[in-house]
Amino acid sequence: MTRVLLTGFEPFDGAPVNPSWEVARLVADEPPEGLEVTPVRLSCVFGQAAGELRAAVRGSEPDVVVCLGQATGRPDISIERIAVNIDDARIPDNAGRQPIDRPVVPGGPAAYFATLPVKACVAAVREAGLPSSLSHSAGTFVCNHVFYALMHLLATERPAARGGFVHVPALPEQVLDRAQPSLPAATAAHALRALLTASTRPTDLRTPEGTTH
Ligand code: PCA
Repeated sequence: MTRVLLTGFEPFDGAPVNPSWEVARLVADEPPEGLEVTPVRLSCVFGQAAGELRAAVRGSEPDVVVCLGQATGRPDISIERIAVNIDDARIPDNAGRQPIDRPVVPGGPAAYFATLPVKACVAAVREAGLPSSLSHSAGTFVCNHVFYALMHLLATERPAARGGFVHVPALPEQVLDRAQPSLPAATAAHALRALLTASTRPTDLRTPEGTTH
């Protein structure tokens, strides 16, 4: 059995729900074959979320860690490739904190790459019948903060474990009158099951998923 830690976030920015947590719960309730999935809900608070994640990783000793977050406006399952060492919040977090231009880890490397086979994950979601792309920025809010904290933790404490971050679109009920893309939680959970299965592949694919801008 491969042990997977799958995190989602509490709602933020005044929303009543966060699809990332809804999806994590659904996947943990019906995990893909061969995987044992532990769901953890993180606070949307700088510092606190990273502490909760560290405690969960140390407590469950996972082989794979995938953190999920909501990306309103994104149309697909977007798999993040790179976490940067910067907190630069456009809006306050759930504790009213709004760090500007501060490192996630003082003295840490500028960036970490996800250690999931990210292109194989993109391909797996597409094979499951859902749109997916590789993303080269997780932003500079709490999602990137958690992603960077995860990769720093794995690099320093659990180098054999794989980790990465996936942004999911808004739920339909969050954008009823906003002309924005959305995906139901059950559909995103179906995509995530395929992604998690691919995350255990020994090597990544070498497909062109780069961007020109
Ligand atoms: N999305 C935010 C933080 C929590 C979430 O679900 C982000 O993309 O940073």
